[in-house]
Amino acid sequence: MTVSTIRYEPMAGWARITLHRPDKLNAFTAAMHTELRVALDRVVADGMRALVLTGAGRAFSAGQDLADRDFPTGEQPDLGATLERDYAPLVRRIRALELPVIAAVHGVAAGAGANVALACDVVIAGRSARFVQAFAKLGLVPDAGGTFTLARHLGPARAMGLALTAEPLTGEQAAAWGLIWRAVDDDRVLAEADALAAAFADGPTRGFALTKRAIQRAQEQGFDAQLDAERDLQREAGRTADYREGVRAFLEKRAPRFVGR
Ligand code: LHQ
Repeated sequence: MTVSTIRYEPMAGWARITLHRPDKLNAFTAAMHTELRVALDRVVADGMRALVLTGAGRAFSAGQDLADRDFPTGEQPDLGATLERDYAPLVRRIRALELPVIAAVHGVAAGAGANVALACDVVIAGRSARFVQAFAKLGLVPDAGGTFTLARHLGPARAMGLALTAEPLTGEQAAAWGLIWRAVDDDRVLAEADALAAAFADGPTRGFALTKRAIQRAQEQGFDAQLDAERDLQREAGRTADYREGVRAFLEKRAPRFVGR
């Protein structure tokens, strides 16, 4: 599928979606959101078992395109409506997708661009990539799930510092702080993300989806409720073909051949 603001590339069992407005550092427009929704539908329809989200050119994304003709302007713009229409559904969708979603972040990830990346399950960034909570420079509140992700992953002190100062956080520092999975050499970001997606595509996809749900729930509920969730999710995982195959492969001393069910 070739569309104007994103690229969708089907690979062997996994897909890559590239935000593709390199001359505008892949800033999000309403049209890009529409095309992203179609691409994410396609990931599911194609039965993909992992997804890489990245940006074309020298950045991941500079966030909302402040010059987009569909961006609310005027004396009393309703930015909440933009979030409700575009960003909240996007980050909810990424979290709900029943497959691992990997963000490959190079260059700048600013504003909503940073927080869409951080909504992904696994974030791989270049050591010199920059996550910028640019909102403070505009008099805005971090959005696209950023207040949740930053506060939960980093605690209130670092979340508050990043949000109020809009200081860039490098990929190296983000990994050291536990905000992202891994920082790699700048020229290795996409190769590492692609390799991980290819490995995930051969993995126990159903088990991954249930694991994703378990880790997400742990951000929201207490220990006892989480034990109950683990029980329910493990019950489901234990009834998959991949669990049966995993045990069989172990006993037969061979690599498992997971089918994703
Ligand atoms: C851009 C943008 C951009 C348009 C670069 N828009 N054109 C708010 C409201 C409601 C709902 C949703 O969410 C949000 C949250 C947000 O995301 S608000 C936006 C947050 N992002 C920013 O404030 C970042 C603005 N951009 C920058 O500060 C710089 O561009 C950075 C520091 C990212 C990169 O700087 P440079 O490397 O010097 O590149 P540049 O500034 O020359 O940008 C290249 C081009 O991209 C340039 O266009 P031009 O036609 O002049 O070459 C920029 O105007 C354009 N661009 N970000 N967000």
